[in-house]
Amino acid sequence: MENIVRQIYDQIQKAHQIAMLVHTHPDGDCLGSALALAHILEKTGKKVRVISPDAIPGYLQWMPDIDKVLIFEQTPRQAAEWLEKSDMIILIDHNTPKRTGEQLAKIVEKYIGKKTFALIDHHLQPDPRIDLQISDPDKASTAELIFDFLQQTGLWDRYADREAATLIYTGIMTDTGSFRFGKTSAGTHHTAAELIAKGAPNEYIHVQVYDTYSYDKMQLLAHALRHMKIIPECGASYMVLDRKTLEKFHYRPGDTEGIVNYGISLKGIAFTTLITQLPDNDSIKLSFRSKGDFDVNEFARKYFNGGGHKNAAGGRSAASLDDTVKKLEKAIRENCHKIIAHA
Ligand SMILES: [Mn+2]
Repeated sequence: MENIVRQIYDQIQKAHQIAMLVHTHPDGDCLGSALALAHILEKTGKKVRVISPDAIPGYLQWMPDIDKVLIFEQTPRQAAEWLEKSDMIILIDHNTPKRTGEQLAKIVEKYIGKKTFALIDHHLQPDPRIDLQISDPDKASTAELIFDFLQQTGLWDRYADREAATLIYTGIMTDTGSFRFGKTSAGTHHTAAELIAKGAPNEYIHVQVYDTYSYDKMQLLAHALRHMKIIPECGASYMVLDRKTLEKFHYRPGDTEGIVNYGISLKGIAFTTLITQLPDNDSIKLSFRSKGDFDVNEFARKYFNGGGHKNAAGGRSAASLDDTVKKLEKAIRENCHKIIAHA
């Protein structure tokens, strides 16, 4: 067993109650990872809850144990009480408590130095205030780190079941874009094979996640594609979904999921952005994707107060929608040569 795995497992064994946190706008990887670990730790007799800052998107509501997630936005007092009574807080698939949103982060940060904190994640630059870290940016998903953790501690051999396998498979599948993004490795496929052997219904999971569009969601995608802007000389594209459009198609959390990936599906395009003006939010959300070595984590940090991975990152803008688009176009021009080199 790796030393850090042993240290985190020791703390888990000592803890009576554990809170596991996922990031805002939760996705298949953070939820699959956190729920799988919670599922198995519950079998060992631990009191564990997964806390999400905000709502579970529709395409993940079929997941095992999803109804056990405490949603801070909906039941803030219950979530805060669980945190207060926990002796250990584990951050899953995010690198700092800040990724849990302003209000929840404020509560969590109070406990740094007072409760035991651990982090299991694959994003760059983990928060140095957290002592116990399993952080591996070379992994395609956090779910693979969770699998390795369970295997090294022997928990997988003792407690693995169909539910845990399904949850971990969902995390890997969604974060690797169905096993096609750059960091998908032989190890990723070995893990997937073990999960299917343990009962993960792989075809069912694909259908639940990808083939359950509502008519509105499909129309929203069509709108985004029809209005996609291309800057061919820089190998860049972008799409904008303003508040009015989202309202027209009765936006629900998760409806914009995956749209950004179409922006780099074009030949000759190595960088794309989806700008979303969420109805319930003042700031504007940006999602970035790239092919090859154009680093969108760096781009998101430099221009849009965000970050993530080399080929997938996110950011925010407090400016108006028009000014955000102008700022993006200017940033694309500044990076034109770097982007086109990978197109
Ligand atoms: Mn992830």
